[in-house]
Amino acid sequence: MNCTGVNPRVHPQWQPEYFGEAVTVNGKAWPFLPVARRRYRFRIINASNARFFNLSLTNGLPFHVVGSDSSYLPRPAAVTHLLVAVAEAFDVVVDFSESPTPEAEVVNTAPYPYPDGDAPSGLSGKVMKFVVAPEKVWDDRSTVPARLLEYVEVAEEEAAQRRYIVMYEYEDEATGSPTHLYINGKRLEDPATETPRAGTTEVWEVINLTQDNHPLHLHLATFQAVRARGLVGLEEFKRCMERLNDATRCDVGRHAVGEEAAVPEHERTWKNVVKIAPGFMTTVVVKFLMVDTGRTYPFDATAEPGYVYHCHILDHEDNAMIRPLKLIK
Ligand SMILES: [Cu+2]
Repeated sequence: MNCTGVNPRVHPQWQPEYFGEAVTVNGKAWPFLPVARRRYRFRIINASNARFFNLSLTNGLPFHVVGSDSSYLPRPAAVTHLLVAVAEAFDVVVDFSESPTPEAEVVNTAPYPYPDGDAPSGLSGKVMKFVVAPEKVWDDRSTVPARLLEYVEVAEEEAAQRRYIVMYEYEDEATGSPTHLYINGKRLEDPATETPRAGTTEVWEVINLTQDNHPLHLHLATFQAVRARGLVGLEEFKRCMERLNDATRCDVGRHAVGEEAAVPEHERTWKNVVKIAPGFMTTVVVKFLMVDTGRTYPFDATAEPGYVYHCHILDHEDNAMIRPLKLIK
């Protein structure tokens, strides 16, 4: 990459998002995979820099989602479209015995940047292809269990802390292009303000004042979105937040009363990455403990140097949508 950044006075190369032209799967551009008429389990992770994928199969077969990130779902959820943010992962089963066609392309319809950017081109709209064997020769006795795994309950009401986590983007006054992004108006180098007690549950109200969806990623902890509410009077709220950087003093309770966006069934489990929609306040329950047993960590999570949390769009994380996360005893 020898191209010039959008604000060379600020940084010679940085761009708010870099989008490549070719889609690669397991290191190959637009590959194909021959499949038999049986079930296959695929583990899908979006390893792109900044691109979201909204995946579907051109023969209409659903993805039976059985897990996401580090956890199973309580029960499988069938979807025809799977929106995968940067670093987000889904564990899916596809049953090719039901394929009505000899071929099925995996296509992508997610605008870039997500959600209000350009539609994908002929190149970035195609991901890969399955070539389905014509005859059913495989005796497929596999099943997708109706019930999978249960973890500790969300238990929002047990939260020891409620925090506001605010996402800002800053622009060059002359050119209008983005110069950097901060969480809570703070640099990575500023002292930790998120200091949860190991073994506890917290509620993070994540407020996105930018134009883009940001895939929030916490190191160590697992978390899930329980609801997202549109911010009413967004411009007024933004102006106040730019001045005071304080959600309580800017009367967030009066603004976070817009339409509620439901969290899809296949994202209702303990995750490492949660999509934070622009113009919404997303309520996220965070567990600083082992979600399979409910116990605290089997090691000293308060040891130096601690952890971080950040947006997983790499260009955002690098400039500098990232903050320390320091657990205490
Ligand atoms: Cu971001």
